[in-house]
Amino acid sequence: MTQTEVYREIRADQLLNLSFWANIALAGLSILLFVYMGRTVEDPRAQLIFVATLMVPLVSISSYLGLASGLTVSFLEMPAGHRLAGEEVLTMWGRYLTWALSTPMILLALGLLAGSNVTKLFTAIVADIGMCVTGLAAALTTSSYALRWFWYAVSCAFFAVVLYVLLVEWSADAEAAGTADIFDTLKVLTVVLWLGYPIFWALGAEGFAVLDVAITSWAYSGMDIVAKYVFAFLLLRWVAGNETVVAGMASGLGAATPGA
Ligand code: RET
Repeated sequence: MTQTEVYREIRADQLLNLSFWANIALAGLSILLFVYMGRTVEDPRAQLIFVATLMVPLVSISSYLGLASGLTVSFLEMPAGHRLAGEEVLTMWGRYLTWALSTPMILLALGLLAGSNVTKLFTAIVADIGMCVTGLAAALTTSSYALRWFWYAVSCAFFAVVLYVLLVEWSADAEAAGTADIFDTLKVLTVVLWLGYPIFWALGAEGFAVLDVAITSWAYSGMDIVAKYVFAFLLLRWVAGNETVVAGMASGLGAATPGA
């Protein structure tokens, strides 16, 4: 199928198309709001949290533009064993690709807030990129149904590393840094929502195919909205209001109070 044909198919599915454009509009508004919220922030660490968080809606616009234009969407023939074996299934593989760019930004902001050292930050971000790229591989593998799930399992292993850093390492760091309150709120939001992604992957057309493509796409779009915009808003509002706490935070990244 050519890109124009894919584009026509997407436009014909109004519900699907709307889910893309709703996210593009929301991302645009968020950028304006976040720039406004950060206009007086001066501490470099607080600024870095703002910059990382601002990248999320910027990547999001690119991501959804890729989907809406048909550039990062393909019709793939599912292998034997899959519920829709032999059928051409619409696969929004651009999502997995762009998550590899947006989710590291979310983790960078969270790690900075927790007062992470470089090792933990590196571990979480690299594992996260691994999760997204192997998730992409799972979605694009059409040779074998079993191997799709093999990729899925590898992606889940990377995800486990991310969860470990968030739930164990950074939770303890945030306690020491005095940012535990806001960190815990954002951690719960992140862990609960992020767990939804592999669940919808498994239930959607990519996995067991018990859910319709448009329903799965709306589920991802809905989770994206909370995981990105609600998350970013809560984080940035706190950082803007508590810049001195962020500025005075001791951390292995190079602290304002060395040796603390
Ligand atoms: C996949 C499928 C393979 C197994 C796992 C997955 C996890 C994806 C996650 C995505 C989070 C995305 C976010 C995007 C916001 O911009 C790739 C679905 C574990 C956790 C938060």
